[in-house]
Parts: sequence; C-alpha cells; structure tokens
Amino acid sequence: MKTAIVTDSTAYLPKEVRERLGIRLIPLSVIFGNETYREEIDMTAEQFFAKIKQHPTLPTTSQPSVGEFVDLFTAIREEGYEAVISIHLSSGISGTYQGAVAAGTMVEGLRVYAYDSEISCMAQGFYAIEAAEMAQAGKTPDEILARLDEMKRTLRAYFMVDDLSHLQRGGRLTGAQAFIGGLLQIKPLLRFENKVIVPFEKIRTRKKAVKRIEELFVEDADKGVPLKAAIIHANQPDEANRWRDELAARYPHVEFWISYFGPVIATHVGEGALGLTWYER
Ligand code: MYR
Repeated sequence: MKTAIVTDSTAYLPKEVRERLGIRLIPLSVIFGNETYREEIDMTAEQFFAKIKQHPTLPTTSQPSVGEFVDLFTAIREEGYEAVISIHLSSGISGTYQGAVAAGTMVEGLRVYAYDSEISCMAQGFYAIEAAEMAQAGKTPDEILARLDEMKRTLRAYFMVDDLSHLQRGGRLTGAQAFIGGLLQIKPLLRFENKVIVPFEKIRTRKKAVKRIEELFVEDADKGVPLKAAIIHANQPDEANRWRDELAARYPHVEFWISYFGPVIATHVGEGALGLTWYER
C-alpha cells in the first residue's frame, strides 16, 4: 500500500530531511495582532525571535483548519496514495491532531491514520522520520504504527524554560498550581505526562537543570543501547552546540541532532528554553 507521511510544523524537521524522505508539512501559525504567519513557510525561527523583541503584544498561536487538512489529504490521494499517517503534536496541548482525525472522515478513497505523538518538536520529528523511512521501504501502515508505539515506550523528553509565565499564560502547564508562586522564581524541569506538560522536578538554577537532564539521559545512555537524541533550544545555538559536543564526546553510540523551538512552540515556552529528547534506535 502506497503510504504518505504528514507531520505538522512543530516537528521542526529540516527542509532537506523532509524533502529527502517525502514528508509533507502542515503548518501551525503565530498571530501578531492582525498578522498571521504560517511557521516554517512565512516565518522562520530567526525572524520570530527578532520580531518578538520589537512587538509590544505577545503573539498567540493557532492550529491548521480542518479544511487545510482536507486539501492536503485530497492532494495526497490525487497523487495515487492509498493511505496517510499524519503525525501531530500532543493532543493535550493543541487541537491539531483532532483536526487531522476530523478531516480523515471527510476524504474518501484514502485511509487516514492520525497519530498523536503525545509530545512535540524534534521528538515528534523522530516519529515522522522513522515512519517515512519505513513507508519508503514499503512497510504497511500497521507495521509503521506498531513501530511508532514501540518508540513511544523508550522516548524521553525533558525541558526547562527561562520564564514560566508564557506556558501559564497560554494555559499549557498542568499540575503546577500548588507551587506556582515559587515556580516563577525557579527553573523546574518539565516533561509530558499523559499528553500534557507537567513539572517533573523543582530546580533552582539553569546550570543545575541542565545537569539533572544530563543525569536522566545518562541512565539510558549508560545501558549502551544505540540511541538517537536531540538537543532543542529556543535561540540558544551556542549553548546547544556546546552541550552536544560534550555529550557526543562521551557517548559515541548516540546519534545527536540539534533542533529548535520554532515560532509556535517558542510562543509558549519563551526564548531561552532548552531540552533534550532521546529514544532507542
Ligand atoms: C496551538 O495553538 O494549537 C499550538 C499550541 C502549542 C502549545 C505548545 C506548548 C509547549 C510545548 C513544549 C514542547 C516541548 C517538547 C520537547
């Protein structure tokens, strides 16, 4: 069965990877006043970080419409595909996945499998890459979905933000009410649990938070199993590169990527956010 792979822009996959693997992109948008920008199409991460420095009101974000999904799925069917696996950011933080599900019921002649990555950013990108490689190798949708579920069992992601107020303002922080006052002064480690973002541990400084993420990574990296990992940063390329160089020197069996929080996710995590994700290859 000829299967296409779609993911949304919040996977922040490099264009070269998308083109090589034939991964289709559906963009989310950032909205500044009455201007809407589709990320990765109308606005890059660099342009976003430059714009938020000048813009008095903070942006908001929006998911793709069901109509955009229907148009994309219809075009895929017209290209002769029989199935599509559409991989999206966690349904606990965005309605994008639900949009794909709804559109899937409206396009005849194409089997639409919407997949909730229960995460976002390069972790979601890793799902899309595995799926696309398998689709290119002629695997069936069921085989691909089974591999994605298997990946979910070993995939980890921890991140920290410089300023928690962005996540709070956008309503994307769960379970932090009990210590929210204190949280604004510290750098809690965050992660996804049951599709939503929750504080994992309270940590006082950025340096200690990086060290703690590293400890969690090392617990898995020390098992010696080949891993694929990505450092994800919100406009902190030097810090991300330094961290990657240190980790890559110590863990040659891990394939490291550098990725970024682009406009939509950076609207919610703020500049300076930093994270690490990994899974067993
Ligand atoms: C929308 O408007 O539908 C998009 C909402 C996006 C919320 C993003 C919340 C932060 C996600 C952090 C991901 C970290 C992954 C390692």
